[in-house]
Amino acid sequence: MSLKLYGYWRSSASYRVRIALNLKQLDYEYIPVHLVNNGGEQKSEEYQRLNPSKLVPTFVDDNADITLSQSLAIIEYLDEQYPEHIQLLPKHAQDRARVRMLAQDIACDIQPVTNLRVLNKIKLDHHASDEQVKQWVDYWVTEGFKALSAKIKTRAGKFAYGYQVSLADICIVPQVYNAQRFGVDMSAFPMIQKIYNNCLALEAFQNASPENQSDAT
Ligand SMILES: N[C@@H](CCC(=O)N[C@@H](CS)C(=O)NCC(=O)O)C(=O)O
Repeated sequence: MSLKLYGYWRSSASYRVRIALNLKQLDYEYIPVHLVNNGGEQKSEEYQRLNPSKLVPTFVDDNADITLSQSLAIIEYLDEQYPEHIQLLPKHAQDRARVRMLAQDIACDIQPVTNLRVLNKIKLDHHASDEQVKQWVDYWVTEGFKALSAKIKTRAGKFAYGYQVSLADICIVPQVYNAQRFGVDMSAFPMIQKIYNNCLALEAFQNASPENQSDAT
């Protein structure tokens, strides 16, 4: 198959790309990279040749001879290279910028500080307990969701930006999944929860969910 996605079932960044591929109705080969087993397969020499960042996802498009990391770059590439079916970013510059802003609120300001390697580092270097790690995640997700809720208030419809699924929803759904996993109280964020529920009514989102991946345990 010409499209390949190296990912991990619970990785929110991999989850984003799976949603985008499904919305675009693109067939792809899913290659699991276990983030915990064997000391973390993302750190293997073989995987580092593909992605020196030691993170998933990595996406390969053999048709275009391109290997990409960074989920947002991958998704924007898919949107431009495969314009059929659905556009994940709006047509007009102002709308597009706002959707990117919402997506980056999650992908740049929430997810990186709650990533596995950050949590491992605070455990190792600062002896944080499991409870303290949970509090850390709760703090950053709550801060981020407060900001996001304020920003989506005026323009959210069925989805984060009006009535069309966009890159913003693609980032919101995996982040909510992750928040639930860490026990974040979502009752404070009804609009985000509603968007999550509306997205999960769509097959593209359901099929991308962690539990539906071949490497889910
Ligand atoms: N900015 C990157 C983030 C990638 C990332 O943080 N991936 C996580 C899983 S969601 C990972 O591979 N973590 C492995 C580790 O922390 O060792 C993207 O959007 O693709």
